[in-house]
Amino acid sequence: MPTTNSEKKINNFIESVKAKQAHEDEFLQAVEEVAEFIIPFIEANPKYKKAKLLERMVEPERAILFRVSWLDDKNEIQTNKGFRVQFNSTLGAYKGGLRFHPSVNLSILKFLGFEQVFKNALTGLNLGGGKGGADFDPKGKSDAEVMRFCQSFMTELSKHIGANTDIPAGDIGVGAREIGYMFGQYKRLRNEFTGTLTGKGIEWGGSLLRTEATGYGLLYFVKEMMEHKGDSLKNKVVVISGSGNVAQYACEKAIEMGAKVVSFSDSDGYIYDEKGISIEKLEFVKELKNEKRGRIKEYTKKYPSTKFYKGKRPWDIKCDVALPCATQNELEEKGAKMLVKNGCKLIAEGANMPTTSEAIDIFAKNNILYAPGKASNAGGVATSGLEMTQNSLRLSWTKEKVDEELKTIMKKIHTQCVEYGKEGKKKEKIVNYLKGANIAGFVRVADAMIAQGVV
Ligand code: NDP
Ligand code: 2IT
Repeated sequence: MPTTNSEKKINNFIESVKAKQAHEDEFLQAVEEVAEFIIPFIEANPKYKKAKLLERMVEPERAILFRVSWLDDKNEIQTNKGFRVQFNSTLGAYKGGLRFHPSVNLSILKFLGFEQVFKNALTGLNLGGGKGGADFDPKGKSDAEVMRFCQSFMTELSKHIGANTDIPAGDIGVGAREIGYMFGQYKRLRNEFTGTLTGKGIEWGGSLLRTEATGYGLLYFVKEMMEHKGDSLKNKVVVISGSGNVAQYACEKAIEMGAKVVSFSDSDGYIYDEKGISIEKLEFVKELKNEKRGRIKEYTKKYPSTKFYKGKRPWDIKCDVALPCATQNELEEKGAKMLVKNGCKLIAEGANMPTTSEAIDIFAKNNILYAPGKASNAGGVATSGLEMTQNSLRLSWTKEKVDEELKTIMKKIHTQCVEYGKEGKKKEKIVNYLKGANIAGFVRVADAMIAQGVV
């Protein structure tokens, strides 16, 4: 039962959001996580109260649902659901990825779009927030099927996006191949070569380091967290979930920083490599996942001294740092308890909302540093922002220049989290990153919304 005035207000707010979309569990989870910190902040800062900002922010500016019909290799007609949620354009054109996964629905895309608004604000760039995708499963499809799906999807999506309107990118199930097919179709339909998608190939408008950016950015953020408490990643044991884009480049940068990465996973289970994943072994994973589109368990065939745990998540491995990089709600209460018991000291999210609220509470109670994805995985969208800048300039920056910008952005996000999230007596050392990220992101969007009037 809520007791304080703030708790009552939070409760009433959540109930009012729930009343309008009771079945959107993931979206409600994301809203609750924000409201818990923003409502007390609004109560303490009356200028935000009058403007009814949170009430406006939980409503997407626009959500588009569309049919995507396409022909499979047997010439059978297939139909999927396509979506684009244009959440908030206060700070810039809508920006956010496209997810192709059978679980995609409006609730998942609204949670991702809502999170994206705060994340994009934290980057300091002029980016609004949005997300889209389809309940299409690229697994087991031929390249030709994926191409026909992408072309059909883009035929409708192209009516709603543009370099100054809405700029999609990749996410789960959408990588270089899918962005290529969608860019080709967009260009053909609009007869224009613009930066309407990010994550493009380097030869046709992409930015160096965009592929690596989310994973690298995550490690730059972890480095800041470590240094803030007077420690470093050297010789730390790191557990990573997922084995896709974010997981692979998180692993690469962690190795480069002197850590020992011992796991990868996919929806079938996880692999444990006690000796540590080397750059050479990582190259095998990249080829396995990106070229052959294989399963992570094949790692144990190539490296027989390692083990595959079917149907399990890697949170029972003893580690210093855990980086969930697969999907939402993959780190639950049980996993959190195991991590705490085994002495894990830091969790930073590469995925979006991988930690359940019960698991977050466990980390908070045990003083474990926990960085939410909207702060720690913002390097991907930030580098998308840098790709947009390069496209507008019609120039390509060097790897070194992009890397420098990415490092600076991640450092600034960390500084904002510390500024708004410091807690306890030794204020400068104890940081509630969730609180800091939520408030810092909110303040930037809120001030701009007030300036732009009731729209
Ligand atoms: P990929 O498609 O490249 O990889 C996804 C990985 O997560 C795969 O290993 C996949 O395994 C696993 N996975 C997906 N769904 C599930 C599930 N339901 N249960 C268990 N494992 C699952 O995606 P990304 O690496 O790009 O994205 C990973 C996470 O990072 C997502 O949460 C995404 O929103 C987030 N993110 C991505 C950014 C980017 O730039 N790409 C930027 C910021 C955040 P399997 O093959 O079995 O499906
Ligand atoms: O969740 C995310 O931030 C992404 N999938 C990247 C979005 C982007 O526009 O680069």
